[in-house]
Amino acid sequence: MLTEGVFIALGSNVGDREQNARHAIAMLGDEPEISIIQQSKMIETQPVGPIEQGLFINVVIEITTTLSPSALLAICLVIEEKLGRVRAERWGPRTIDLDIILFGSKVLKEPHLTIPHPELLKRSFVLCPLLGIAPDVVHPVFRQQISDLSKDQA
Ligand code: A4P
Ligand code: MG
Repeated sequence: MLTEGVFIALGSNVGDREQNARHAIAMLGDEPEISIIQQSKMIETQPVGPIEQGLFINVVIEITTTLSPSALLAICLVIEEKLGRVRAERWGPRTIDLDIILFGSKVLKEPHLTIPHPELLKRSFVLCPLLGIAPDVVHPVFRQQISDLSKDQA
């Protein structure tokens, strides 16, 4: 089944950060069951979280896909690995991190996959690029547009 309104957030703070993001997006686009619909601007952001680390490049893309959420996650993990990500510490520096933030109207709470991404509304490095490309997308838990929900965060 084709699912629309699927959004992936990418973050990189190691190496050539823009190139890492571009590569990951190209690799997603090369997948036969994924079509890239749009891409936000790439933004440079201060690291969020308990670890001292370099600035990030963050970007959000919209795709359509015939994959299931778990099959999409598996592809994201393979791309992270191909681009040389080493999982040293949670939250730590990464060549590329791919998070599925929304998957149409799906709500999932599985051991390895939570959708919508639980931190989505708290993280301006995801929210700002998402607002730039899809302000009217509806959050399936809160049933409100992202643009309205983001006002509550301000
Ligand atoms: N997982 C569960 N739900 C999802 C989902 N919706 N999308 C699981 C993707 N993965 C999901 O992730 C651990 C596991 O989460 C995955 O194997 C998958 O089964 P990980 O990428 O190995 O670990 P992580 O990224 O170190 O942990 P986490 O909690 O995902 O960290 P975050 O939340 O990604 O935070 N500051 C700025 N400015 N920009 C950033 O991009 N990123 C982080 C990392 C911290 N600070 C940042 C940024
Ligand atoms: Mg992650």
